[in-house]
Amino acid sequence: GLSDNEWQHVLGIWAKVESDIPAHGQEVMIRLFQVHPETQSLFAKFKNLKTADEMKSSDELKKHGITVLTALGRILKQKNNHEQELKPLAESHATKHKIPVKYLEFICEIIVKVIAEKHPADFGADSQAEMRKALELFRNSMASKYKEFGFQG
Ligand code: HE6
Repeated sequence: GLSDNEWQHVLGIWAKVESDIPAHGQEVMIRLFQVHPETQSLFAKFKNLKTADEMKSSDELKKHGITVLTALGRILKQKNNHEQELKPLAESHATKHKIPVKYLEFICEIIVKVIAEKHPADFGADSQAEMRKALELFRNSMASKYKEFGFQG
């Protein structure tokens, strides 16, 4: 797990993400689709978006970025007691969307990169390592919940 101090850092950084959730969310989704196109094909509503410009001008994509980062933020704020917030997300991603844990890894890594680009002065190597640890906890909990829902991930 993370120490109190580490959680405090992680949530401090998250507050910077929250200063502009739409821009961060949009960048994360576009980057995810560009670096890992196999993830884009899982979204019926985004399959038709081809270029980065098309992605940038999609209100739906922007909205989804907000949805994803807001959900993740709620989970991070629970620190290690995220069971209640995490369970419905694990259920939908296991049974409905069928999102492999590998793809969760992809998006977590992209989130770290996007924060690093947008907040270079506040998000050095140590902060990045703390954020990676927090996101790894999230993923591990998702993976174990996936199994409870019968999805091997
Ligand atoms: Fe997804 N997602 N997601 N997701 N998601 C979400 C929160 C998805 C995610 C990783 C979602 C995904 C495919 C997520 C999704 C719908 C992820 C919420 C709150 C909702 C919703 O309520 O609509 C992470 C880390 C978080 C917090 C892929 C690929 C990845 C990597 C859909 C296809 C799909 C959908 O609605 O169809």
